[in-house]
Amino acid sequence: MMKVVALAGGVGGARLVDGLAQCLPPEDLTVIVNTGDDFEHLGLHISPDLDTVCYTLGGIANPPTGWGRAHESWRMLESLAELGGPTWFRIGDRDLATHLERTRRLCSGEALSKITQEFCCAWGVLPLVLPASDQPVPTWVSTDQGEMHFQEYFVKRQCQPRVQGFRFAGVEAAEPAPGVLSALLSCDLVVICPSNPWVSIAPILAVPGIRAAVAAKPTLAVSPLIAGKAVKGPAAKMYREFGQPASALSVASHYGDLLAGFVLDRLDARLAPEVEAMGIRPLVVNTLMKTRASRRRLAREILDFAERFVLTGN
Ligand code: FO1
Repeated sequence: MMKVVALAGGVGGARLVDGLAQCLPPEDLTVIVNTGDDFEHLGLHISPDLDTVCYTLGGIANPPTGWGRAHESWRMLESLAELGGPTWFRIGDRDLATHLERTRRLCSGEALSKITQEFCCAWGVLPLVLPASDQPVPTWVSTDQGEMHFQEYFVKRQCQPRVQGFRFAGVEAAEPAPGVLSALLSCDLVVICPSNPWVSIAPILAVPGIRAAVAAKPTLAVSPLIAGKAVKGPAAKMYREFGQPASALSVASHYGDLLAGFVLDRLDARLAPEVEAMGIRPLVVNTLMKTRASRRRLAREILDFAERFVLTGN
């Protein structure tokens, strides 16, 4: 069996991770998760992408949104509104426990990676889920309305500002979390999930040591853009605002020389020859993941493709 490391950010990434977890024994899957979305809110440390991946793998994620927990209630938020507190970032009552307990443990000096392991045990998540780094690397977005933290851009302002650049504060001094480099060194394949290349995957690759470790392994990426649109989130808008076509080809070249394989949706089949001309092996399949079965199907197709081409180097 193949040992796989998946790089994942928000909802799209979590869905493919769920598919991979349905195809691989838990000991053969490690997920390295973006922490650039992490921020302090209501005095709590919130790690949205870690929670989205863990909730999804634990089967307790809220299906319609992909973030937060299923079967939620909103009593805290209602009471917070009565007090005039900030309710733009919607925290449900079950989800609140995660942020309270993570904050309590971080304040006691526990590392984010260790807290994540213990939460995974509590939620019955078997694959290894690791933050890219235990040090904070918050994503700051430069826009035509000034610089703001990613969550203000993404949630509070609904991605309206025009992006001009990103900064992962402190990333130069950050280290890969314990287990990240050893997972990359011992894996057979790296899968870059269909997350936003700018703000979900780039912050992971920016942590010193991670990009080089990925570059040393057969790597494939799944396009988060289908027919010029993001399945979810601002990725297509970001490419346009940087003057690039909102195309799967922009994603393939975004990852530069990291890729041996690239997964395109059928609607972008005509782009396969151009991907091949970049020296990257294309796979054209239905990449939409509306159900758990479709997540498993896509993951199976990707792993079969990797075994046929990416791992054999032809
Ligand atoms: N995304 C939203 O668009 N609106 C929200 O109110 C919101 C709340 C929220 C609470 C907990 C959590 O873990 C994630 C949450 N997200 C929300 C998603 C979050 O903004 C993520 O960063 C995105 O999914 C992008 O990765």
